[in-house]
Amino acid sequence: MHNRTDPIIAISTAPGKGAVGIVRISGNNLQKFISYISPTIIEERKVKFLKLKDTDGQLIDEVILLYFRGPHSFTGEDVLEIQGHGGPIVLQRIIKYCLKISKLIYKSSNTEFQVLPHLRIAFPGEYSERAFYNNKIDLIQAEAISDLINASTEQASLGASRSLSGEFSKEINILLEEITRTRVFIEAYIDFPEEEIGEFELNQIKKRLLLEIDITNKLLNKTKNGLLLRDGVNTVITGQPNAGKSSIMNELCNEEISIVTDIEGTTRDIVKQQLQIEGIPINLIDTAGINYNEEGKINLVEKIGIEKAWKEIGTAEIIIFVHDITKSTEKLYKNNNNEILKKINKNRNKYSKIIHVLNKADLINNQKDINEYQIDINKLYDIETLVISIKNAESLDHLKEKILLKIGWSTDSSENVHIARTRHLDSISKVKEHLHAAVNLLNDQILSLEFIAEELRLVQRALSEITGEFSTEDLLGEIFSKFCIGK
Ligand SMILES: Nc1nc2c(ncn2[C@@H]2O[C@H](COP(=O)(O)OP(=O)(O)O)[C@@H](O)[C@H]2O)c(=O)[nH]1
Ligand SMILES: [Mg+2]
Repeated sequence: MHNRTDPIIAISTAPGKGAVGIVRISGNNLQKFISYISPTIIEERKVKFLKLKDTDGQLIDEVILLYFRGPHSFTGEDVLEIQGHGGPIVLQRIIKYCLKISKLIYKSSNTEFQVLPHLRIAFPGEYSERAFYNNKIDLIQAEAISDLINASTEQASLGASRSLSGEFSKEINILLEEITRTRVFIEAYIDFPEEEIGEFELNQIKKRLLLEIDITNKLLNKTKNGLLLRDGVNTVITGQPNAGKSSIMNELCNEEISIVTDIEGTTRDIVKQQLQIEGIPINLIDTAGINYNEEGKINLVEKIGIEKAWKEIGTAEIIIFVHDITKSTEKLYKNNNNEILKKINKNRNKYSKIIHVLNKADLINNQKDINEYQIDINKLYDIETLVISIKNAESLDHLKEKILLKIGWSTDSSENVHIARTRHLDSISKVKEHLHAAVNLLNDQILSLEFIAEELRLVQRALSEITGEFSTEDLLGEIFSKFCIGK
């Protein structure tokens, strides 16, 4: 763990060129440092123009200084922002200058109490980390800063803002208070065993626990949606060669991303593109067609492509299995599809959902024929299918709707979804488990209240892990290290 008392410096604006670039310094007792940069007083929260000159008198840049005195700053420490012109070289020069004068001040300070520790370059996420340790924000909010910056859709950005403003934390804390009250109630009977607990009290505890499970379930669903907003839905398109996989990919993305020809084995590598459906990021993955029966005959490149396809199928949340409807009466074609489906079911993760798509409907003239094909396929695979054609935009909209339906996203759920991470979902799942365990203990009439109290203690712990009130240094270090520098 790095030293948390060193003053830190970093460029806070995005890398590259821009009109303005900001260098941010955070540390305790920056006054001496600031007075070195600007001999005249800098007032808090007021901008000050300055010609920033190097120690040899050379002009570095014309800058604006902005000073926030701790604890009234983002990090809770003194913060100085130096706003210069947004070129990487000039900003680097500002940083170099600050590091140099920090050393000079250090050398010249003759009383040990005046010492300003060496200024150093900040580690990734270190500003947010300090804000967290100085209780300016909790862990959910710190994560939300990074998620807001990285949001890939408007919905994701809204969700991150909600988390950042503390809405998610509030829900966690309300549940935590609720659990704490229940635990206190139970502990009272543990501490005063002469007070025998009665049927009425036990019922009350049970009622409370059931209510808490209900709140947890709602939170769990919301968090699942929040996770989709952050990470996107991995959606792989698979099927036999020439079924129209790449065409569907291109139509959904409205772009020629994947090469389409009528030659089998056109797509060999994995082609990825992110699109959004109603603000949900979808990571669409086009794959090589699975040439099931001819694996021996196909060339090495295609073979590697198919292996990659299976790997993607293994980790996808949604699997779009494309059938060529014009071939769906051919015996060999059907057999191959059957084999592929078997293998998909063996390989996919258990939470994934399959959407069977019958493509090229435009090539079938008669609606009755389509219906028959569909019934045939439904019978064969005992599954629901969606008939589409890349020439029919409406049918592709249905496919998009189906994707949202399969991941359990509903439009009204978008209202107040906050962004979430896997670690939040894991902790809330733990909460649910321990609450159920507590209810089971009550139901089984195992009236050792200590056991129930212990389950509730574990619930409290899981909830505190989410807000960071109870988290190991390792976890915190890992979370902040994923931030970009200067945040
Ligand atoms: N008429 C028609 N042709 C399609 C449709 N979808 C794909 N195709 C054609 O089928 C051939 C194979 O398409 P492609 O997307 O490369 O299939 P992939 O091998 O599964 O990726 C191409 O000639 C496409 O133009 C469709 O819905 N209708
Ligand atoms: Mg293809």
